[in-house]
Amino acid sequence: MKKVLTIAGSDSTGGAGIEADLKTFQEYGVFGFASIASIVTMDPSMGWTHEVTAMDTSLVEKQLISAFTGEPMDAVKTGMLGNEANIAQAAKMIQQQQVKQVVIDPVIACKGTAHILQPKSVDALIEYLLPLADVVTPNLIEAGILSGMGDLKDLVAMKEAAKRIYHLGAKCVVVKGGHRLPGAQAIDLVYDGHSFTTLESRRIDTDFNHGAGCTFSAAITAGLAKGLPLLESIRLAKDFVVAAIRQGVLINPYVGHVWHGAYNHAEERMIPHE
Ligand code: PXL
Repeated sequence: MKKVLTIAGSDSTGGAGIEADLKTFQEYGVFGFASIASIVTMDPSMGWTHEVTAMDTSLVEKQLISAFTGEPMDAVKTGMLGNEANIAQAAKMIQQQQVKQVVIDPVIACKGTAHILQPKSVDALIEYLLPLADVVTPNLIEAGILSGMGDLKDLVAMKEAAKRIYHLGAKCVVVKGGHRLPGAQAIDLVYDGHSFTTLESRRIDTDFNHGAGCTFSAAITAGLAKGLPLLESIRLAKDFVVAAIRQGVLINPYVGHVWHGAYNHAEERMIPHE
């Protein structure tokens, strides 16, 4: 059984963060471990604004020590780490444990809110985590911030941003164009330092896509843990998340989530016999 660890934030509504990662790992048939680095809460009395509370770094460290005890992890993914100290702690542990496959989802901006990670934490992501990344998966906004290019409006700008992020130390950059790039296609761009590959799918007209970014990165991580070649794990992850978005679920009056079980029709499992 392959072992996969997520070091990320918790989203108690079950769409994004640790919850998305673990659900995705289960769908891929790998054994999911989790260390909670932050907790994201949403306030319905304030139009569903998000608040990020970072966990104590000492508690993150204790979770990581627990998770890493035993056979080595086959892959590790990071998500919303909350602050600089947690970013440094995650990086330290990943280095110490010599993890084989490292996927960094550089969560800087929470969709639909003004919450942006503090600039110091962005610097820490660049300093500590990007050099460890086998794959980094910024969305369009995050790629604009990490590359220092600001607004990325088209594929040409995405390519330049991917090159700049590659030069920060990540071995492969996947820029998620997603719904933010204008046009009929949802385009993701992969750059491995040699060539560009674009992955295109028809844009899905839906607002029920909370958790799509986390799910995509978690799926890449699980694919790599299972031994899939890099591009194949990215392509499969795209199919997995497209299915999850197509079957998105309205969770409450404010938000609709991707359905992590869509690709494998998980809703048909464990049906009681009459
Ligand atoms: O999608 C970014 C994100 C990542 N991690 C957690 C989140 C969110 C957005 O809400 O809650 C825990």
